Amino acid sequence: MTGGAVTDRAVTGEAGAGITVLITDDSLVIRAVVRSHLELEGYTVVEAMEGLDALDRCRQSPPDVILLDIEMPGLDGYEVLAILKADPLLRDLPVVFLTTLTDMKSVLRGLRGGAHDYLKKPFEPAELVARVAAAAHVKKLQDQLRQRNTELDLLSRTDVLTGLHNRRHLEEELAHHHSRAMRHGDPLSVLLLDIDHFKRVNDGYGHPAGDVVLAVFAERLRQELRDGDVAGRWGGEEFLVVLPRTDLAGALSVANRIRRVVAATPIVAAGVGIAVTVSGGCASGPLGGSDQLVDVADAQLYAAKAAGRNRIMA
Ligand code: GH3
Ligand code: MG
Ligand code: MG
Ligand code: MG
Ligand code: MG
Repeated sequence: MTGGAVTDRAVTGEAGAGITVLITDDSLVIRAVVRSHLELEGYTVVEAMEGLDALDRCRQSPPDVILLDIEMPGLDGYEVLAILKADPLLRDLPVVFLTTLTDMKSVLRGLRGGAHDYLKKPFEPAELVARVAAAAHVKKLQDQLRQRNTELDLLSRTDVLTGLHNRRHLEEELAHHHSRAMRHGDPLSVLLLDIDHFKRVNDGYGHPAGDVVLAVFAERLRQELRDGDVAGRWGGEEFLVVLPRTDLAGALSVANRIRRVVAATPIVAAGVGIAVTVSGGCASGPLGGSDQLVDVADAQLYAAKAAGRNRIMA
């Protein structure tokens, strides 16, 4: 095949699409040359002529890759790198040094300081582009990993059927609000709700209909709560609500509102309207510990069931 360079040029212009490179160098000529090579590959290039300016730009709108000179007036490149590495929001940005300091001591100082790569001036344009691409690739993988972790984190805290918090997360939230309440001397209430005769729903309409009832119940519950309230699925058809800064009277009124809303409108599942009621137990504290609060609510729930269901006890 002939005309390799032409072929290369034909496939360029795409590699850098959507990738922003910050070139930090006190030399206008270097900035201009680097810019032209990278723009040819489709990169978006922003420039800083000194370290503080580069840091400002990173904080305002982080680039994907930072090309960094070492010898500059003001902060030198090593100092800029150290500041980036000390900032939790910026420490993962890949830094590629681009410098006339070619001795091994300088190279090692840069790499040991956390630089992704180290390029010496004068540079070969194709090599510069390839190393920037490699740095951008690492950045992309890091972003994907972070995104995935965020999703996993959310999943690990969420009950799949209802979208409410799961038990593990509820326990964490409860412990958190309990210690807060103790510290501030605020009241804290919990509400344990259990759907009445839920087994009959499953038996009468099928398990999938039971699942729909749980999901709709959860939605109604969510709508009756305030922003700071924490609701989750405690077990099968049992739900726990944590009500920060709420005393027993407040908790009872929330609980009865939920109870009435649930009883007022049958839940449509499997093509029929299913009458659903809920019983609840309330407890207020903070008592000795968050477990104790739940135990009291559970005992009250038991009492509400024994007293005939569709009621709240405290
Ligand atoms: P009570 O009024 O005393 O609470 O009676 P109940 O029938 O609601 O209580 P019981 O504990 O006897 O039955 C709860 C049922 O909830 C049994 C269980 O199979 C069902 N269940 C638990 N988790 C799920 C779920 O995720 N989906 C469905 N469809 N059913 C569930
Ligand atoms: Mg310089
Ligand atoms: Mg039940
Ligand atoms: Mg139950
Ligand atoms: Mg129980």
